[in-house]
Amino acid sequence: MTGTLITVAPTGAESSKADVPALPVTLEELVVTAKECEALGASVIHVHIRDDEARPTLDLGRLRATVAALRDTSDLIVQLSSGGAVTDPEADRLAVLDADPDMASCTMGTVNFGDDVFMNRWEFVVELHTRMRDRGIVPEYEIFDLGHLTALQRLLDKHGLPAGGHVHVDLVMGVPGGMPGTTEALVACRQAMRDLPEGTTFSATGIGRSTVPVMLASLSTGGHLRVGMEDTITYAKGRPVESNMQLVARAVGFAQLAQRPPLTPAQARALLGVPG
Ligand code: KMH
Ligand code: ZN
Repeated sequence: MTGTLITVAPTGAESSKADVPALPVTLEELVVTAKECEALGASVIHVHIRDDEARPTLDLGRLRATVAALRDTSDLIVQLSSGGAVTDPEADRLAVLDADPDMASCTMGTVNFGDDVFMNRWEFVVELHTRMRDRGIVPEYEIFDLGHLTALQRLLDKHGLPAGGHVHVDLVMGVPGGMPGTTEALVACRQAMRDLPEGTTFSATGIGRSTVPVMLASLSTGGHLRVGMEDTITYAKGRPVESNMQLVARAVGFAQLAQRPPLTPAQARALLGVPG
C-alpha cells in the first residue's frame, strides 16, 4: 500500500470571511497557508480565489497570479477549481484552464447543492475534459453522487483517458443534495470504481460533521484524503476550525496511524501523472 496523498482545499466558494475569519482569502493568506500545509504533509492544493471584497471570483489575471505565486513559494501541485461558485457561467469556468495550472477539478454531473444547483451539463463536462487533455492539465474528477462514477466511465469510454493517462477521482461526500458522508456510501463508490481503468486512485472528503468518518473510511479502503476549510469549518462539536493547518495536521496524524504516511509533492506527481 502506498502512502497518503493529502490535498488541502483551504478556501472554497461558499463560506464568507465575515462568518469564518480564519478563511484565507487574500493571495498573501493563501501563500502562507500553502507553505505551512506543505510543511505538514500536504502535496496538492485545491484553489478557489476571492476578490478584494473576499467574494468568490474566477478573474483570470488573479488566477494566473495565484498559480505563479504558489509555484514560486511551494512545491505543491496546484489544482484550480473549475467548479467555482454555483453562479459562475460555463465560459468563465472553462477559462480557468487559461491560467495553466498543474491540475483542475472536473465535476462529473449536476447536483443539488444545499438550496442551489451546481450545474454540470454533459456537453460542458466533455468540453472541460477535452480541453484539459489538449493542454496537458491533469483532471481531478469530482464525484458528488454514485451516478457520477458511471458518467466518468462513459466519459472515458467515449473520449479517452486524461492527460498523463492516470485517473484520479475525489469523492465529495455529505453535500446536502449529494451522496451521504457515510462508510456505506464510500464502499459503494469503491465498488463502482472497479469499472474504471486499472490503477484509478481516489481521495475523499466529508462535508461538515461527516469529515472524520469519511477520512477514516477512505484510509481504511485504500483511499487518499482531501481536507480544508472549503469543506470543514467545525473541528469538533462546539469548536470552530482555527486554521487549515489544524485540519492538515489531523489528516497527517490519521494517515500515520494507518501506516500510510503523507506522500511528498514529488511522489504525488508520480502517482497522478503530473509533470515535475
Ligand atoms: N463550489 C462548488 C459549487 C470544485 O471546486 O470543482 C463547486 C466546487 C467543486 O467546489
Ligand atoms: Zn472546490
